[in-house]
This record gives sequence, structure tokens and C-alpha cells, in this order.
Amino acid sequence: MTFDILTLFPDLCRSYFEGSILGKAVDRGLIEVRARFLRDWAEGRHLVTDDAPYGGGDGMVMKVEPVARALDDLRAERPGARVLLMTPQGRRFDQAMARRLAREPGLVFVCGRYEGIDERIRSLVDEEVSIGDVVLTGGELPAMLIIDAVARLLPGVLGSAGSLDDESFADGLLEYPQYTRPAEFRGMKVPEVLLSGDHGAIARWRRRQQLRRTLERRPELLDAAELDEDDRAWLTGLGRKD
Ligand code: 9D3
Repeated sequence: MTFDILTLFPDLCRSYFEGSILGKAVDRGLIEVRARFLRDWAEGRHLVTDDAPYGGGDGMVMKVEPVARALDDLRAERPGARVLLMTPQGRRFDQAMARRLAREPGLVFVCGRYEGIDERIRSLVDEEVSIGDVVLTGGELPAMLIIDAVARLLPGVLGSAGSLDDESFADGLLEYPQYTRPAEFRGMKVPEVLLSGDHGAIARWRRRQQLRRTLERRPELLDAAELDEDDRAWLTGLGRKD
């Protein structure tokens, strides 16, 4: 799968993928990641990619033509790739979107970095995506976050771990607590059941910890979670009314 990041700050993107697990996936030819310098598609002696807003106001607006020329080239170079505009106004990225995007042959990320982008850029992309309700300085980190989440789902990138643990995420519950040695640290003991060797009891305890934790921290997740009769009975016992 190919990932292209169209940006005014290509250097910002490159370093992250070199050292990481994703860097190994690149070396093994499982994915290709390229940061593409938007200025390479700008025109004129000054290679401008932004301009003052029509109607007045502070700040600069990212021009449409360089993005249009870049996307003409990138769509030709990456047939079938899905083009995503990174914007706080986009649809919120989540694990379900990661799974859907992982089925594409390639993704092209358009990153803005100015106070705004020319509205007509929206007509050039397939989808607008945000990573959540937080204000950042540009779309580069969101693009890299999405590449990270999507790439780890691809066969071979993490061994089988990525898709497997994605499936367990699909049960919709938070994880159970984990421990390793020592059995006691500053007076904090590892729960007895985990030392018992009773695999049935351990599985039950872990499931109940997941339910308790999800109820306490992310109760809205329980509505979509896959729960059986035992789960429901336990939750009712914890004081959830239904
Ligand atoms: C002055 C402009 N802001 C008015 C409130 C809007 C704004 C535009 C662009 C704020 C931040 C940005 C830069 N952020 C992104 O390009 C971005 C982003 C984000 O900030 N949060 C979550 N997801 C994303 S995806 C791209």
C-alpha cells in the first residue's frame, strides 16, 4: 500500500517513518511512504502556495492551483488511491475508518498549514478527515497518525498481531489490567487470581475487569459492545440500570 503526504513541510514527515516498525515495513516493501513537497507544484519565481483571502481578513489562504496540479500528478501516479483532505472540519477518524482505509490500494493526504484553504480544494478530494476535536498547527501529524493506524492493519506489517488485536478491539471493550514481575511493588500487589494458575478464573476476572473499566471510563462504548448474558448480569450487579 502506498501513502503520499502532500505538504509544505516534507521533512517533518520523513523522520518518523525511518526508525519505527513502519520503517521496517517500508524496507520490506510492504508499504511505501512518500512526503511530497507542495511547492514543487507552485508557479512563478516565488513558488507561492498561499495568498490573501478574498473579502479581507487576517492570515493567508492556501491556493487551489498548486494542490490541483499536485493531485492531477498523484492520481496518475497512484491509480485508485483515495485522496483525503486533512481538516478539523472532516469526519472523525476512528478504528472503523482505519479498517476501511486499509482496503485501499493507496492513500494521498492533503495537509493544510495555513489559517485556511481555498474552499475549492474540497472539490478535488474524495473525503475530508479530522483526528478529533483538538486544534493542531497542520494536517501532517494527523496524516502520520492515520498512516500508523492503517499500516499496522496490513498483512505482515506487525506479523499477525495488528489484525488480531484489531479484532479484539472490535469487541468494543477497554483492555484488562496487566502485570509482570515483581508480585509486589511499593505495597501494590498483583491480584491473587493471576498467580493462581486457574485459567478459567483468570479469563473471568479479566472479562469483568474489562467490563468494569469500560463502565467507569467509557460507558458509551457498552452500547455497541458485544455482550453475553454473563456480561450483562455482571454489569447489572455493578449498578448499571438496564
Ligand atoms: C484559524 C483557523 N482555525 C479556526 C478555528 C481553524 C484551523 C484550521 C487548520 C485550525 C487548525 C488547523 C490546522 N489543523 C489541521 O490542519 C488538522 C487537524 C486539527 O487541527 N485537528 C484535528 N484534526 C486535524 S486534520 C487537520
